[in-house]
Amino acid sequence: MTKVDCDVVVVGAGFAGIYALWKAEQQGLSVRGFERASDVGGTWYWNAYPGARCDVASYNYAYFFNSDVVREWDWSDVCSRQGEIQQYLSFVAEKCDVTRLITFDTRVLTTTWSEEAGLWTVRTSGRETVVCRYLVLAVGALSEPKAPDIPGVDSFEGEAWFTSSWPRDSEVDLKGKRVGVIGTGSSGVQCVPEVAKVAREVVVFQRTANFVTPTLSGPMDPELVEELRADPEAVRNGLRKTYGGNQPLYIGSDRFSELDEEGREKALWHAWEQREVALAFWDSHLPDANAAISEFIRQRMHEVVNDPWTADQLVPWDHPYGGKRPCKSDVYLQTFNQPHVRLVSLRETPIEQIVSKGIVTSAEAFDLDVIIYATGFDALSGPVRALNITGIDGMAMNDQWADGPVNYLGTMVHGFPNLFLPSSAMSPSVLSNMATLAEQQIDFIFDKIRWLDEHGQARLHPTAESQEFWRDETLRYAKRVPGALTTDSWYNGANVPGKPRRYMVYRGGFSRYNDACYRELEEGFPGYEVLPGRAA
Ligand code: N01
Repeated sequence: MTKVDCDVVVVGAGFAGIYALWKAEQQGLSVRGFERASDVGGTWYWNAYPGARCDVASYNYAYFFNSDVVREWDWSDVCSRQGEIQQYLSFVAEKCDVTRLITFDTRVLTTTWSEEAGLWTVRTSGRETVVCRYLVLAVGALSEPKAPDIPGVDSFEGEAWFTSSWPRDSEVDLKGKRVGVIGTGSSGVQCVPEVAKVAREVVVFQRTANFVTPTLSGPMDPELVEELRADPEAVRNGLRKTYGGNQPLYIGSDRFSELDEEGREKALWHAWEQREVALAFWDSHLPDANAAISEFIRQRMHEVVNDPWTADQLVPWDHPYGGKRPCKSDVYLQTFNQPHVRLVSLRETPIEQIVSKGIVTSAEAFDLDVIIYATGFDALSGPVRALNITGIDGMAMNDQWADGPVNYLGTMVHGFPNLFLPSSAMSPSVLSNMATLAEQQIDFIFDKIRWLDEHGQARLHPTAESQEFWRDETLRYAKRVPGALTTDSWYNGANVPGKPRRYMVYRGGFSRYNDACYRELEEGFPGYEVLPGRAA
């Protein structure tokens, strides 16, 4: 009989991983954690580039499972910076006494299911082999950087840095240097203004313009903090009943369809001043409202940039608001008004190659001291694919996902029993509050484990039919979202050459998602195949 080393292995020590480790111990299970970084934090460990901060408000982007954590931690800003969020995660890991369970600086290389034993075998870069009953891959949605698909990347002789793995053990000194930044998603938008503060020259290479709206910032409202601290459990339950897993500080109360032109304009300006223009109307998600919001933002963006050509280029004319992940910044667009900052439109003059001295476009050669790649991630499915997972009958996850990821309720895959994938594809994931999602998914996962143990069952995995149903549901809701299927984005895999195009975010809303998960639990898992017996 195969010897079991522990009940649960948790891979990853970000929001979901830390909570999973705590939850396992609370449930009386033995557990081990593996983390490829040297510390906890996940996304908030790696993305330590200048300017990195969260654009979901910290009063919601936090744990609510532990009242002491809620009461003892003070956020310095409504939307906190990377360093503070990582410190918060360290604080929680210490408070919950889970750091001791984690083996750091260790990658999981392969994970293999044995149907005979009903167990997972995990092999690590530390040459360890660990056998467990349940495997929780809390590896995040945005943790597998996209390889830069540009010819000549290795020939550059200057410094090259990635926002997705910014060095933490040494200072990156950009003072007085000529810096090129490739990529204008959230990371590029946050990084460019900080780079411009110190660099001699900044050249931003933009392929697709993004929506950029003002960010929330400033100290936390003390009354709101008191409210959160009074009853964290109520906050937690309340968040799960919302559409996005958070409670926006402002949402327009009028419907776009019921307002006249003047009323719409007034609502847009009011929401703009509240820094929540995307929520200007109660029905902001409908196509006409979305079109008005998109146009309003385009105008606001255009008017803050002095040079007309640069302004034209920076405005996203080619997709509606929300088609790609919108960005937030109060200073990004204005940075292009500085004389040492220049925009290069790769739509007009594409990069031909990177050479030893810099970047060559179809029109010009740019000599640079530093290149910063803010080129994004193989999102959602990428981190799971990197783990070489083999399920029933030797089926490789990567084969099953050859045409794009499939799963049921965003957490389990047919043919891979007792394997759980929080934060991966087909959940509200990146279009919800990831902290709320981490708690919800880990709760649901450990509720499943408890149910199995209480019912004398050993393993479960979703049926192929449930998985197909969920894929169709995800598509059905995506079709309702303006631009979701027509815009090239990492939401649908279009950012990675050769990646199958499949919309990977469940847009039915957090509340509906939560209900669907817990309906399964209440009804004894009709969407799953449950197998008896318990591994030793
Ligand atoms: O990555 P991205 P990111 N040549 O994929 C360009 C979260 N996040 O790291 O759009 C030239 O959005 C690419 O161009 P295009 C957030 O969810 C959150 O910025 O493919 N350009 C794009 O402009 C976010 O959405 C926060 O045409 C190339 C950019 O690189 C997600 O992480 C902060 C290229 C990549 O943008 C990812 O954001 C930061 C090439 N070969 C991140 N390849 C906050 O909470 C790619 N690009 C605030």
